[in-house]
Formats: sequence, C-alpha cells, structure tokens
Amino acid sequence: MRVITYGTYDLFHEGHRRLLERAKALGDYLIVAVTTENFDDARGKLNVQQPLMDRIKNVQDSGLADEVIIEEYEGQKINDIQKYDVDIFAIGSDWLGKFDYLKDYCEVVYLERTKGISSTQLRNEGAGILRIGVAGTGRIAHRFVDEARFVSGVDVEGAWSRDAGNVKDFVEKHELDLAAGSFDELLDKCEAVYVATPHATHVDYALQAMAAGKHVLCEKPMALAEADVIRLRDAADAAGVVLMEAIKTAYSPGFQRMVAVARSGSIGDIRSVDATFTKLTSGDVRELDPAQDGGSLAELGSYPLLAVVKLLGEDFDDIRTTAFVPHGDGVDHYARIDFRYPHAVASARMGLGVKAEGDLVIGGTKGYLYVPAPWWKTEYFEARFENQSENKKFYYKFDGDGLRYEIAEFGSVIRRGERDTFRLRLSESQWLARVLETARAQAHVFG
Ligand code: C2G
Repeated sequence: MRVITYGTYDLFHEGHRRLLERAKALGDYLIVAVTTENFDDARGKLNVQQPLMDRIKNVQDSGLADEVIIEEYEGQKINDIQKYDVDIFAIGSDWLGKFDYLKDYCEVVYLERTKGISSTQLRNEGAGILRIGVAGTGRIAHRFVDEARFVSGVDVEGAWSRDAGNVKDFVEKHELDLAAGSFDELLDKCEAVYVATPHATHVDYALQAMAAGKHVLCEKPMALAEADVIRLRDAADAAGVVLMEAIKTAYSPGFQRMVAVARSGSIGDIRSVDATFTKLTSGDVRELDPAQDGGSLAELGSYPLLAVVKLLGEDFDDIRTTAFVPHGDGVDHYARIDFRYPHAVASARMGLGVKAEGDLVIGGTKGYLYVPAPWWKTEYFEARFENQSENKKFYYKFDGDGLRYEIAEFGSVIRRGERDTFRLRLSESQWLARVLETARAQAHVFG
C-alpha cells in the first residue's frame, strides 16, 4: 500500500512526527509532499520560517519518508495520486472533510491532530512555537482559531471563558489541548493570550495577562476610554511584552498598500476621507445592549476610524458627532463623526442594524482613491483622475477572514523581539479610544 501526505513542515515538531508515523503505518511506502513558498503564499499560509530545503530536510531527518516530493500548485494532489499510484491519502484532522474530493482517486484518511504540540523542548526563545491561549469563546474566537491554523509558528493551546460548558465545546470542536478552568490556568500554559471577551472586560484581562508576563492581542475596541489604553500601555512597558489591538484591516496587505499609495502624493494632498462601515445585527442582543457597551460606535467604529488615523494622522483640530439614538434605547444605531484637520476633513460613519454603502473615498488635490465595499477587507482599489485615461486599478490578496494577518504580525513582532508595529501603533490605539470616548459622549450614549 502506498500512502501520501502533504504539509509545510515548518519548525518540525512532535505533531508533524506523529502524523508521519501514523501515515507510514497505514501502508508500506510513504510519500511526503512538502509545499513550496509560492504554493504556501497562494493558499494563504503565512509566516513560514524555514526555506523549502530546510523543511525537506526536516522530513528526511525524521526517517519516516520513503520519498519526498514538492507540492507547488493547486490541484496537484489529484495528479500525484495517479502519477505515484497512491492507495491512501492521509492528512491531519484539522482538514476534516476538506479533501473528500480525493475519494474519487484513493482512500482518504484523516488522522487525529496532535494537541498541545509545543512541548518544552520547542520553547527556545525566538525560534520555537508561540503558544496562544484564547480568552472568550464567542464567534470571533472561533474564527481566530480557524485562521491561526494558517499561520506558521503559532499554536492555539487552549481556551477559557466564564462559561465552562462553552469552553468544553470550543476546545472539542477545535481539538485544543487545554480547557482552562480559570484565566490564571490559561495564562500558566501560554506565552500569549488573545483577549476576545466582552468589551467591558478587555482592560482587566489584558492587565492581568501582562502582569503575568504574557503578550496580549486584544480584540477591538481595546478600550472605550483613553485613560484605559494609557494604563495598558504602561503595563506593557513595565512587563516588556507586546500589546496589540486586533483590528484585522490594519495588518492586511491591501489596506497597507492603499494607505501608502494615498500618502505618497499620487492623488496630491489628501483633503477628504469618507469611510463607512455598516452591518446588520447578527441577532446577538449584546450588540445593541447599552449595559454591555453595544452600539455602532463601540462595535464598528474601529474600522472607519482606523482609515482616518492612518490617512490623516492623529492631530485633528475638531471633532463633532451626530448619532441616531432611538428614544429610551440609550444606544447608537448609526453615527457619523466629522473631523476637521488643519488641511483636510474626514467623516467616519457606522451603522449597526442599518445598511448603507460601505465604501472608502479619499479625495486629493490631483485625484481620488476609491475603495469599494468591503474596503476593510481590501482586495481592490482605484486611483481616479479628471482625465480618466490616467486611472489605475490595484489588486491585492485578502485570504479567508483576514484574521491570519493580525495573528501573523503578532507572532512576528514577538519573534523579532520588538514591542510595537507600524501597522497599528499603540499611540493609534490610544487615539481610537480617545475618539470613541469623545464621540460617545457627544452622541449622548448612555445618558
Ligand atoms: N499536524 C498534526 N498536528 C499538529 C500540527 C500539524 O497532526 N499539531 C499535521 C497536519 O494536519 C498536516 C501535517 O501535520 O497533516 C503537516 O502540517 P503543516 O506543516 O501545518 O501543513 P498544512 O498547512 O496542514 O498543509 O497541501 C498542504 C496540506 O494541505 C497540509
């Protein structure tokens, strides 16, 4: 029986070895296909640390492969199975169901993925795998774990939330090692935490984590008051850890390039920024619950405000907010924040339970950039001019849910021993909290 399996095999670890052992045991000849850099890039796998030759060597050194080949294009598996006369295709259970299409060609076996692979011998500073614990088990936490699988060098170790039942389900669904019984237990088993708990609890959990010397990736909004972000910054400085706000757009390649194009003078001096983000409610009462910091500003404001601060900077002269706050409701369903900068104006609009065109338009003295909805998942934008023949189109990749970009950046900053990233500085997170705090007061949210 001839068996084939595929993988990146970056920073070869116990999970890889155990997978190969069991794949080998399914037959008598094991072919291992190692992905090329190009193919990893095409399938949206980020932060692969080792070059192809080193990753091939990892597999060869395991002594488990009878033959090593390389995987370099979409659809290659079907061809390989026929070309190498393969009987069994084996892959880890994190891919469950994804390769069922190969059943037309051979037997498909999903082998249980190894939980908690980051054994102590892999924890050599800077080179090992970053173990992340997830605090909170809501929708975004699920997406986080799915996306983290596309980032090399990080491993989601376990989860914790106040509801033990949710933790159990979450950990089972994602095949994680640890269902933590307390936040402290989660901290104990990880080098970093992703804080995805309700807004009002971000600050306390982040402070607790940093006090324990853990790096923190904090869901947006990091805080709704500037003073809180200052406390968090001070705590990160004192502990010497990385603190980052999880606004996926900031870390995505297309958005960064768009900001760079806008700020490089291609449309002249920027005079206006108009950014809109609206979303219908997903049925979660928390979203519009004043007691849980709901509302369009708190829930969605981070996105359009990110565009404003990245394009015009932190130094505005004046800010004015208009909001639709239904009587007796106490929470904003739609809000518009108008900024006056020394040389430009901006408007950030957000609606929750309201749908409007979610585009981003940047007006300049020579032309403008048009970024169609969903501009926060930037894949495409245009530079447009009075003379249309000068118009230019720009295309980028935005893989999956996009959370992988923030996870990859979080891992890279830690690995490089840095504290901050230009993609979203802590001073900008502080600015976001200041603006949200001011806007919510101007909108008379919460009386
Ligand atoms: N694996 C595992 N346990 C882990 C980590 C990985 O069993 N804790 C398995 C994966 O399921 C996969 C193999 O080890 O079968 C290689 O993992 P990666 O190098 O992460 O490769 P992957 O991104 O899963 O690529 O075309 C490529 C394939 O789709 C698999």
